[in-house]
Amino acid sequence: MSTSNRQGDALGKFITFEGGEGVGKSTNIEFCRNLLQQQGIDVIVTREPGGTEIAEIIREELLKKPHQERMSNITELLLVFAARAQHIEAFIKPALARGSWVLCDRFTDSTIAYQGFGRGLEIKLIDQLKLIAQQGIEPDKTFLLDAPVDIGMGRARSRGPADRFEVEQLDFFNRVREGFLSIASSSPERVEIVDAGLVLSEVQSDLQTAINLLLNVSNT
Ligand code: Z5A
Repeated sequence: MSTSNRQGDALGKFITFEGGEGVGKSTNIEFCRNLLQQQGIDVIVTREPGGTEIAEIIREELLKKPHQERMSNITELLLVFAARAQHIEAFIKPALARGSWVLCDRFTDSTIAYQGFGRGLEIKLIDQLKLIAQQGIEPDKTFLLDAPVDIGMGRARSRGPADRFEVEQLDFFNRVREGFLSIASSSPERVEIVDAGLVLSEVQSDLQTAINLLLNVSNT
């Protein structure tokens, strides 16, 4: 069930931005925020894991490197969904109910890509947790910023020390990318692939076209 068809026109839209590290999610969310604000839309930007006080504490533990012990894959999965459940309940649902558009840096597609394709956990396990945590909330639209892994890594790594995910090997990130592309091919209406390997002006021109389309659709 998407936010737009849950309770009619009064609700905002839930838009997620997905992709590997360094592909330009944060940069382009800001770009989209400005575009939408120029149209008089009430927009809020948030991120996962995180977005609320409690979810940000969980984020710290998920990204922190190193703990004294290895975090198990199941622990990682449950923490991601614990943060998400809190984020949805305390932040996303109320914002959508007020009519705001919520732009979210990563959501459950990242869980399928990282914990499913990357760590090798079963997708049906992720689907079960999703049912519990999301309470029917699904993105209206997802922009998958896609670029070869080395391009994103090159952009991200110039920023500083690697976190617990960033220390993974190349084949992990290739599986993650494959995961995102597989989600896009199974949900072509929701997920739009944006070529994030292009120069920024071209990426943003593509996004502008997609946002205009979304605005036209939501005004009809
Ligand atoms: N994770 C998970 O495992 N499971 C889950 O369910 C969720 C998350 C939700 C947190 O990620 C980690 O959590 C993530 C997966 C895991 N780990 N990894 N890897 P995050 O979102 O906080 O961190 P990130 O993915 O590493 O994002 P990032 O490094 O902040 O990158 P970004 O937001 O996609 O990119 P950016 O900051 O906008 O751009 C990076 C640089 O590139 C910057 O200098 C830009 O100016 C530049 N840039 C951007 N676009 C371009 C173009 N087109 N050309 C040239 N330069 C560009």
